[in-house]
Amino acid sequence: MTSVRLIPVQPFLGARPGETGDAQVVGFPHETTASFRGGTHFAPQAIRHYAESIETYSPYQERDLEQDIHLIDRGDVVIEEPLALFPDHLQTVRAFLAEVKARTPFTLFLGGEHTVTLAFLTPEEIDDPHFRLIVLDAHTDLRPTYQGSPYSHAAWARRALEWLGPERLLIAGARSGLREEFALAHRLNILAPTPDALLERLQTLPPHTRVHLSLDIDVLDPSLAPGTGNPEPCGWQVQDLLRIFRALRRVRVVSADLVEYSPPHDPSGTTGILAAFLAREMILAFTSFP
Ligand SMILES: [Mn+2]
Repeated sequence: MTSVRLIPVQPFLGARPGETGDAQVVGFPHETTASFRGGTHFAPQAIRHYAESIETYSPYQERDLEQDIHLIDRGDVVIEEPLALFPDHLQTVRAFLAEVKARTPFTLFLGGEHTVTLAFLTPEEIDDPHFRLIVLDAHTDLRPTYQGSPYSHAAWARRALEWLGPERLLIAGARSGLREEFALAHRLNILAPTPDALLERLQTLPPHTRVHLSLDIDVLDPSLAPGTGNPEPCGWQVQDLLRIFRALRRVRVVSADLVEYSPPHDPSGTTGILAAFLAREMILAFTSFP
């Protein structure tokens, strides 16, 4: 029997004690299928550590994590059982995280390898015709399976596609994958290669749309975010993400994740600081203000 629980950690920047609030941070340091180089399971704690180097105030949004919202940090998700995220574990973790998500209007999850995103989609969201999964990622991750696993970091988006259908999934920034993956993505019209293409697609979403935003840090150019498992040239700029966050404020982003940051491949710590910065900007952008 799989058992899942939260363990307390050093809280994220500006988080205050409490069981409920306007927004919450939840770490999921899960990593089992890294293919090239790993280290993402260190990310949630490292991001909290590097967040100490940035301010709670965002001059981009004129909002403050500490003064303007009640942010809580629920700690890290721990699975007691065998590590592989096979369907049985996945259902248990998803049910657990659905309850966690219900605590606050917005949740930011810190991964972990990209497979964890599947655990952040609640059964209710899968059934909701107004729900959208928007993925920012250098990689298509649409393989049917990878290295024998249907729940690999390189195959997880194919599972999401099966769960949601092409109308409710959008993959933005993808510039690496198999010919077959791109052919599939083009045929289903689920690809937004550039920030402008994504902004255009976002304009078409009805305002009551509920969104989970999945941010793989490798969507950014490797010159900006080298500390990740599979860096891919010709990536997006940080300013592109700030524009996307702003545009997403016209719909309801109920949760987001930041995945694939790998502290062991970040000796300077700058990718970690960038991850903390993006976490702050997402919390401030997607938490509704009184
Ligand atoms: Mn990726």
